[in-house]
Amino acid sequence: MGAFRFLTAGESHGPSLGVTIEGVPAGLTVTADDVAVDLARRQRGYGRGARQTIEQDRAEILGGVRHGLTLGSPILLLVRNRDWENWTQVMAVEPLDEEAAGALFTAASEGNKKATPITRVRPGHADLAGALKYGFNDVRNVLERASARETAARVAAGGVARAFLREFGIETWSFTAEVGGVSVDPALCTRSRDEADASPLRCPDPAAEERMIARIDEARSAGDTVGGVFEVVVHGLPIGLGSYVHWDRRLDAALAAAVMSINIVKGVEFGLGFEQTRRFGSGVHDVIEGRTEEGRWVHRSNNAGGLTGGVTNGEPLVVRGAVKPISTLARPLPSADLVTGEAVDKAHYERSDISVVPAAGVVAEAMVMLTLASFVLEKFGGDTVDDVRAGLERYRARIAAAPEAPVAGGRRRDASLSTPANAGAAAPAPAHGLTGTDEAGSGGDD
Ligand code: EPS
Repeated sequence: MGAFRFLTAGESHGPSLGVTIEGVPAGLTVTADDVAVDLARRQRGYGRGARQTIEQDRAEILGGVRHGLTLGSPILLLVRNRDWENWTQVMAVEPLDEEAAGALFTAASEGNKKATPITRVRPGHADLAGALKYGFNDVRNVLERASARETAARVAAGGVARAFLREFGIETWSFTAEVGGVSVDPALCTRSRDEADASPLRCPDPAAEERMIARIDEARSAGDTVGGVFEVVVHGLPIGLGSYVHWDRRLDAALAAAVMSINIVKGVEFGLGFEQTRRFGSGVHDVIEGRTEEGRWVHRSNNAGGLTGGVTNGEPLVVRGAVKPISTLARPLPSADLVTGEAVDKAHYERSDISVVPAAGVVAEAMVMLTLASFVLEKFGGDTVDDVRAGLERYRARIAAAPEAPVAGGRRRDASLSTPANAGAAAPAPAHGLTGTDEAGSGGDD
């Protein structure tokens, strides 16, 4: 990933999660308290399981920051797993000595679930493909890393991206738009952003939220799980982030990949998304009303979700993600055994969440912010935050000003050439080969 890169490490029940973020300019204020805000938001949400009562995520900053300011060097963040205390043998990093291995063997023979190797793969999880791919006979080696616990590290990195983007007035948030087929009604979204953030499902529509909660309760009592849709909204982006000139410079493509990479996400759409396919063009495309005196371009609607041609267009960015129901079911589905290859009545179950749409929204905010930070840095460059600010301000001033009126042929000519006095003079041969105004003015090839 581009200029603002990050890599996470760590297993769900291992000692900790870690993330290294590279490319953060010097001079950015970053504190553990700032990063903690999003980590806490990710842990909340009606439908979360017992694990969240164990964890109280907080990132320690172990490198790249001095006296609260970034140094331009890689930033290293560590989020310790509190649950590790309960897994020190099963998830030991160092080889087990004879005694410890024997103790685990005995515990497993006595039916201790944690100690028992896992072979009954879960439908919908990375278990089967992951175990075959990496040559494991204990699926724990897969599920520990495929776990959504890893997203805590992404959210910690996202906290740094949030601090960076905030320097330039770029603000990101998200809300729960749908759970189990119950959607918010935009006309009934009466809660402010803070009120929505404080609500059980981080939902702006209180009536829809009640029905969403009922769906989660329904899933819980059936031993089942339920998915939904989150929406991420970003304000304050300059026009022109991303590019239409190459597939890998399109911001929509990068954002879709980033959001799609979240463990539970199965689809991504921008603005009206798939709904565009059901309407005529006149009911989809955002009429451009013009430039204000302050140099701001105004669209009549934002069906495109703030991106046209893979480039930001000055409207808020609107990204929605489809969250599948979690694949670990309290009433497990039938499956098969990795070793015997035979069908089994029930897949593996330890403990799980019922629904995580609000948490997935916070993770998506992080992925969106990390992607935007990368595009901002690529476009405006700079080793310090002030360098980036100067580049961005110069650019904002340029696009706020009216461009010079274009001239056919690309060059200003002596105005007298087209005056009536010269009407009889031979016209210079047009370089483009067009002869009439009809063709010259026939518009683009949209
Ligand atoms: C997860 C299973 C559960 C979730 C976990 C993701 O963990 P555990 O097996 O410890 O109960 O709680 O998510 C988190 C721990 C988290 O912080 O989001 C899974 O299998 O993906």
